[in-house]
Amino acid sequence: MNKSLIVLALFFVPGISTAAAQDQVLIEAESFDDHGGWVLDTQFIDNMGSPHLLAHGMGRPLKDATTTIEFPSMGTYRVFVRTKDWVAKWDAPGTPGKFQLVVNGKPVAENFGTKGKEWFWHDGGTVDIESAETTIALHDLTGFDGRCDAIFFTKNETPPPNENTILADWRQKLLGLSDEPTEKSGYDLVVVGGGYAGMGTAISAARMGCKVALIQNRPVLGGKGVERSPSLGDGLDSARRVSTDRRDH
Ligand SMILES: [Ca+2]
Repeated sequence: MNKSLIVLALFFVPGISTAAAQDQVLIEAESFDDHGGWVLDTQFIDNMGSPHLLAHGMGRPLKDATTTIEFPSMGTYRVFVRTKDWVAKWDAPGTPGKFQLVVNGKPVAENFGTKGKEWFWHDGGTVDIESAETTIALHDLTGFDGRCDAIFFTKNETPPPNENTILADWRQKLLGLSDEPTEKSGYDLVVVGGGYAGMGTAISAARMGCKVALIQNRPVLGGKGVERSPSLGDGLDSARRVSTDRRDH
């Protein structure tokens, strides 16, 4: 039997890297070909709508995240980057999460992670696209938790929707994702629930050689261990909350 453990999450995670409609291209940061030194963060899908890439370098700028995309047509595009200035909510000085968007080796004039107390589509101005195949990079400038959700190129001046209830449908449409669930099969064991018991069961079975699917309805594993309720997981819960508060997505 195949030794593997697959976690199936019931929340929306785009599986297609790039969606091209007429004169517009949406790229989810998490679907870049190479994340470089950036890390995938899925903890905050519930409140910001999607996974994002995080430049957690402890003060040292990280290696670029890079990808290659196909544009539907040449010409001048306006680019929007969904990001935020993560210290703005405290009116703190400086912009520690600053990064650049590099298109075909050339940074766009605007720096990102420099505005906005909440996630929003930061207008990066215009870029000229002269070849269908184009390389895109996220260039970290600080190593202090810059974050990027998605990048949108459009020949229209209108920014994408930002409200989660609208944005989810908009993402799904542009990414070409179906409303119908994807069927999976061929597992020796299916575990429903990613709490301590579910994780232990799934890991043990996988170690014994089963092909296991672990189904979880939340962006993080841990069950009561990551909830604010009295349980054996309170210690882990506290640690997670401290970690979350310090990072403040
Ligand atoms: Ca995203």
